[in-house]
Amino acid sequence: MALLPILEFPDERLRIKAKPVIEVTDETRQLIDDMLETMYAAPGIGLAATQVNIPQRVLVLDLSEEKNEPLALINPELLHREGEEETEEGCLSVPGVFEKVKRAEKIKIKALNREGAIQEFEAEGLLAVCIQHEMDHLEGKLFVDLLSPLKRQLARKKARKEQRQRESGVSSSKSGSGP
Ligand code: K1U
Ligand code: ZN
Repeated sequence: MALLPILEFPDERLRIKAKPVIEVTDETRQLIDDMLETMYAAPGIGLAATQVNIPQRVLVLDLSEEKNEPLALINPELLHREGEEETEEGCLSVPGVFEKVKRAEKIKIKALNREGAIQEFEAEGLLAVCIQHEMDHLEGKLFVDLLSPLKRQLARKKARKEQRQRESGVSSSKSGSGP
């Protein structure tokens, strides 16, 4: 397994639309394992292949406390969406920025699993939010795109500041995107 470098906003490679996986192979499974290792190490609860500079339609998630319930979705499709809820989101590609975003409350998803079998399921709560966030990554979209222009500008400044602080070895705590 390998830790993969995570691209950070405003890197243009985060804007590439990912291509479908034609066949699920050992190479796909290796990518999934590397993405899970990278997500757990970050730490995060989701990761899209776009974020590790692999423009393929693959995402991983694990919302469990013990980090022992990994989920891989290949070529995910949104079959149904209903309701709306606002949840605070973060993103490993926009470090240090946490903002409330409105998304569908309940969704129905179809995707391939790591064996290449079709899976169809419904999701709500944080799982639904996280799947929608990761599917946006596969379209080249970031959660900051859903914010007002002012909040997006503040998020950009905050992300830059976080990057400078990490490069100079200063750590920071979770906060909103404000200065
Ligand atoms: O896509 C990503 O960058 C991962 C992102 C997923 C996400 C989180 C919250 C709402 C929507 C999508 C993260 O994992 S950010 C980090 C995070 O939320 C977290 C980290 C450690 C423990 C618990 C949560
Ligand atoms: Zn993200």
